[in-house]
Amino acid sequence: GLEAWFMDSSDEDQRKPHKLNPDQPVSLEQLQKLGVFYWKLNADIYETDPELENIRKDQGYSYMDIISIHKDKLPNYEEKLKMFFEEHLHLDDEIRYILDGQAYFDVRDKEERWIRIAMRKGDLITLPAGIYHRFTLDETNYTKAMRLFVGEPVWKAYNRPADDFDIRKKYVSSL
Ligand code: KMT
Ligand code: NI
Repeated sequence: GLEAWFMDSSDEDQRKPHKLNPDQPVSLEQLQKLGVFYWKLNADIYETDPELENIRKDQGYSYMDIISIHKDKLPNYEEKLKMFFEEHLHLDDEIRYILDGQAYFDVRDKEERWIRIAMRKGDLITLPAGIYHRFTLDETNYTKAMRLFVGEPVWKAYNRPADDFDIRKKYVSSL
């Protein structure tokens, strides 16, 4: 399944893995306690995949689009990557399905430690509304992801500190 670990605190290149020494892995169960959920799918058949269809129906993911994150494909690439890596939250769940390439999602745990989640082709993840998180490409510098949303998408990100939002308080009290 998914690989995740607690991060070191070095300011080195964000695209590097930033594992602790010795490595401190994080299990799917630990992620679930933070409200992070995961499915593994066959990304080669995403256009016709009945498993994806079922998830979308069950979860109400009515909206979807596809974003390619690569310097030649994404307008304002540098600026967007900088924004994605700012610690932020959203008022809704963030749902991403990696169709190609790979990337990292970092989420804060209960004790404010950063957990790095390695997302590879076929990984679908949901980050709960109100969780502090950020996103970066890894050293391969490319991913293609499906963005899913319940209803009309709202992409607005609130950079930390955003502790006074009801959704943040609700999230914190769910832990
Ligand atoms: C976000 O809000 O963190 C993002 O949209 C990340 C980039 S989408 C793969
Ligand atoms: Ni986000």
